[in-house]
Formats: sequence, C-alpha cells, structure tokens
Amino acid sequence: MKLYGSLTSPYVRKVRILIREKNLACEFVVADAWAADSPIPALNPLGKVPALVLDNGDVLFDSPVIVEYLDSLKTPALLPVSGVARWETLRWQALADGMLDATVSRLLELRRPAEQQSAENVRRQEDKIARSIEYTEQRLSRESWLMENRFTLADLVMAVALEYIDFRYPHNWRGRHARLAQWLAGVSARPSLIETRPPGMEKK
Ligand SMILES: N[C@@H](CCC(=O)N[C@@H](CS)C(=O)NCC(=O)O)C(=O)O
Repeated sequence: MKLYGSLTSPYVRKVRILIREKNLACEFVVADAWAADSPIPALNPLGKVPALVLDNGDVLFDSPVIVEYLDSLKTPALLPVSGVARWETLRWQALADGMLDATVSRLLELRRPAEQQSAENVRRQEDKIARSIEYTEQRLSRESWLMENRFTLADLVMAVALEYIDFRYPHNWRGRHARLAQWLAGVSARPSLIETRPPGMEKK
C-alpha cells in the first residue's frame, strides 16, 4: 500500500498516526495536492490528500474512509466495532474533521488579499472552533481517554485537531480549558504523534 499526502496536512496525519499505532506496512509518498504537476488528481478526482493506493491498484480517499479501511486490517480496532461506542467515536471524528475544516477555512480567508477578506467568515469559523473545544471539554470524563478507557480513534482525531489549531490558529484556549489541555498533553506524548508532527509545529 502507498499513502499519498503532504507532511503538513492534518487529514494525512490522522492516517499516518493510525498506521504507526497499528504497525501497518504502508509506504508514505510525499505529494503536494496544490502543485501543477501533482499526481493527486489522477488518484482522487477531488484533488485532495490523503489518497491510499491499495496493492490491487484501487484507490481510497477521504481520511475517514482510509482510516476505517486500515483499522479493519488488524486488531485491536481503534474504531470500536459496534454499539454506542462506535457511533460516539464516529461522532468524535466528525467533530474533529469539522474543526480541521473550520481552521483551514479561516486560514484560507486570512490568506486572501486584505481588502477581499471577510471578517464575518473568520469569526464564524472561530466560533465553530470555540464551541467544539467547549463541547469536547464538557464530555471529557475523568479517565485519560475519550472512549472505552483506552486509546481509540476518538483520542487520535481530537488530538490532531487541537494540535492543528495550535499550529494554524494559535490562541489561548488552554486558559479556559485546563482539563482538556491536560488531556491533550497526555495524548501528544505518544510516539505516533511525536513522529508525525509537521516541521515547524512545536509541542505546547
Ligand atoms: N475531507 C477530506 C479533506 C482533505 C483535504 O481537504 N485535504 C487538503 C490538504 S489539508 C487538500 O488536499 N487540499 C487540496 C484542495 O482542496 O485542492 C479528508 O478528510 O480526507
């Protein structure tokens, strides 16, 4: 298998962490989705990374699909296989992906020429991020993990989202969310997170 993606994409990082956690054999091919000669549009019509090329040549795309496929290859499952825990974990992934989408959208808005930027859109994305951080802290139990009293996909995706917010939208969310900050510090110390941190992303 070959995983195509950039070093900075948080969606790609989700997949790289899962590969590391499950010790799967998968080659990582660094590819820039934005480059004129990018190989990505030929793999994924949406032109986005990550894209996973399977051994039979078929290609999977969109990180939730790739994550679920890779997780199915080897136990223990990081995505609980059934019941309430499964739906709750998928909801954590939807929330984390939405936090990434909002952070990317805010960044792209701020990269437009100053006179074309929409302050309203920036605020709208920041509100989504703030509400999501609040939501997460409210649901944090006293355990070290979000689900099942063990490291699952829920912890993986939420840590990626919060570290990406620190990277692209640094602000003092820790001031009002000390418990969440403490939880993140624990997950962030895992080798899979340390080894996949993009250049320039310092650990808080
Ligand atoms: N929902 C997708 C989002 C992937 C995504 O937006 N990737 C970005 C990199 S961070 C990308 O490839 N953007 C190129 C583009 O939008 O043309 C997923 O989870 O895989």
